[in-house]
Amino acid sequence: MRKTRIALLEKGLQWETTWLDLAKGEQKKPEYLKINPVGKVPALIDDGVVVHDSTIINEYLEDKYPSPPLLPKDPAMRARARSFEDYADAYLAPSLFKILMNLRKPEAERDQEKIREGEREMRDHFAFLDRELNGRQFFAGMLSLGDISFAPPLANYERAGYKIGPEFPHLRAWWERMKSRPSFARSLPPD
Ligand SMILES: N[C@@H](CCC(=O)N[C@@H](CS)C(=O)NCC(=O)O)C(=O)O
Repeated sequence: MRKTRIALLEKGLQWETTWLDLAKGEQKKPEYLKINPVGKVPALIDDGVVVHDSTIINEYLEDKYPSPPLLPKDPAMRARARSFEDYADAYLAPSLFKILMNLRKPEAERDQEKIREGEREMRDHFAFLDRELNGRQFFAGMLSLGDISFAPPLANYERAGYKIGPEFPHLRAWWERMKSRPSFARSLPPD
């Protein structure tokens, strides 16, 4: 998943990716289920240690390779970084999914009400994130796992044709900062 590739790149780590064809169900084949019995990507194998779930992988990378840090030192700020990481997975991603799962369908089959609901939620998320960034370069003071977890869903909104409007100037500026980091372009999946 891109979130883990961004963390690996920000930490200057080298790795090799084995891409699975999810549409063909390669993640459910016995050889992969030996690595991740849940049958989901991503999974990381590091020195023989297997870790799955993108959030847990990023926490593992932070523990094993603490420099450069992707979590602040202060416990309160660490909690803040982690709470944004959770927000991206638990709240933002389901709203994005309401839009994307419909845009993938032929136009006549799309649930327009679901799309509008997803769009309303997207604006509420943007307003919240914009408020939280007011006066900050990053969500928890420094680039952290919290910022990184928003990059893939925001890139997906953008790819689907949605822009962060001028009414959210702090989020917009943050997004430009994230996109200008080399890890953003270098983490793109192959075509
Ligand atoms: N919470 C997990 C979610 C993993 C997940 O849902 N992965 C998707 C791809 S983004 C997957 O493997 N889908 C294939 C499937 O469910 O069979 C994480 O962040 O790693």
